[in-house]
Amino acid sequence: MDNVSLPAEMQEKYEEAKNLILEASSIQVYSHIDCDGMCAGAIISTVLDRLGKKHDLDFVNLDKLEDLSIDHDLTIFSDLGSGQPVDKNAGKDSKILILDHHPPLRSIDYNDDVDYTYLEVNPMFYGIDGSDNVSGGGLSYFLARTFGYKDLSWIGVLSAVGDMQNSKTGKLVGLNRIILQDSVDSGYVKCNSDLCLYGRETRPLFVAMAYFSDVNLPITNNRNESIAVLDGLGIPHKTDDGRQRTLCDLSNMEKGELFSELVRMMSKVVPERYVKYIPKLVSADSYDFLYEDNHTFLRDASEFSTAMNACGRNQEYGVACEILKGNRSDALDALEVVSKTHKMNLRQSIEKVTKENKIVEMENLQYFNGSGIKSEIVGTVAGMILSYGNWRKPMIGFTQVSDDNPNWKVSLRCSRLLAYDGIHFGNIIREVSQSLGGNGGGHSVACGAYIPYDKKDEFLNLFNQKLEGKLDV
Ligand SMILES: [Mn+2]
Repeated sequence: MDNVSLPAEMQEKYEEAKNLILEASSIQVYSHIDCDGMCAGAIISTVLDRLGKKHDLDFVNLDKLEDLSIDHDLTIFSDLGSGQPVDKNAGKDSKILILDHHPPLRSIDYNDDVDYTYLEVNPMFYGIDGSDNVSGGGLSYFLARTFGYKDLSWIGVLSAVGDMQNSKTGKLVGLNRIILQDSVDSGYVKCNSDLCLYGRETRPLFVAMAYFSDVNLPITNNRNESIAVLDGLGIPHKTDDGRQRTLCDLSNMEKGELFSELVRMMSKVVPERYVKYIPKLVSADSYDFLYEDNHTFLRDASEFSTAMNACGRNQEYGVACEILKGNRSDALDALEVVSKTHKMNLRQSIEKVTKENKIVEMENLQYFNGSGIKSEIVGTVAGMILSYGNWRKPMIGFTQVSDDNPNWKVSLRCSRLLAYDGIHFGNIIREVSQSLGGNGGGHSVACGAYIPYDKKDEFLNLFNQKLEGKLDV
């Protein structure tokens, strides 16, 4: 594939981590509540199972971290910890291991300043961008790899996709390539270049086309038009026995024709200088899990990650973990229920926003007040609402953090074209939210923040101002 390798200093830290684990008799693992965090937790838990190490695994929200007690032999934090005061309750005998890809609060030499064992593995210490080069699950996989468990690499691929690490280029890059290569070599994953339509295995093709949302097209939110486009290309949308075809049913020739048609449609509606980015929006690498059945949502990394996120957003961490660790009997039924509930919540939330005409357009952004929408899904909703608004501006959704916390959870989604243009909304949202006493961050095209409840208007005005002259479309 390509010539990427784990920096030697990082591998040394993993060797130290391995020793910490081998020496520990009781272990607590804390991991994050999203797809990436659950993948990270499942990988570490599998490693500990194989080593016969007793352990507890808990999935926690970031704001709970500083209150956690440190009372096991070894406490492992994965996909979180670098940005939080997790060692506040550490005592002299404490041993702490952090595997995180988020910006670190403490320096690489922090362990010299404390009188307990503190080992932090973070790619940012080595100039490696944690937002697209390696995920929390990926960092946990490198630990598994240190023990020789390369068969867990597929979970590292899933976590990277779940963390949207491929969102900018449509490919996995950096350390993620090592993980991908391991998963291909071990026969677990096949990487294909494919059309960038969500739902390759399970969604009828014309439905997938109608959800295409980087740019508003005649097919956007219009299933009839999508069928008409397929008819025009002579691509049957049903199989001979009457089943709706999905993207994975198409021949390469059919995919080629659909690719050209999508590029042609988009070229007609985007400004000239964006035309060169269009092929990247229409095609991207996809990842098949080869031992999963065809036409199931576990077969495609992107669909699998959606199911994991559905678990995370409905506090069904145990279900996700069982699935990841290979229990496909009971957990699969539970997952089915969680996914259905999740889809229904999304549909109801989207209807609420679109039917009540809640999208408000400002000069450089558009937003909706999503009060009542669960804060865990407001980002997903913002992404889906984008197709009902103006793709040339970012879509920002607001909702209350929770029933007993009236502050705002803010989520932003935008067309990838804006990121190709050099705008990094994750950095902008961090700056703006921090200046208002909140906090935030994330990717260039998908990010979020928490802000005080009386700062919503100020946030919008400041954000709008920051974008002045940047959205030249
Ligand atoms: Mn992560």
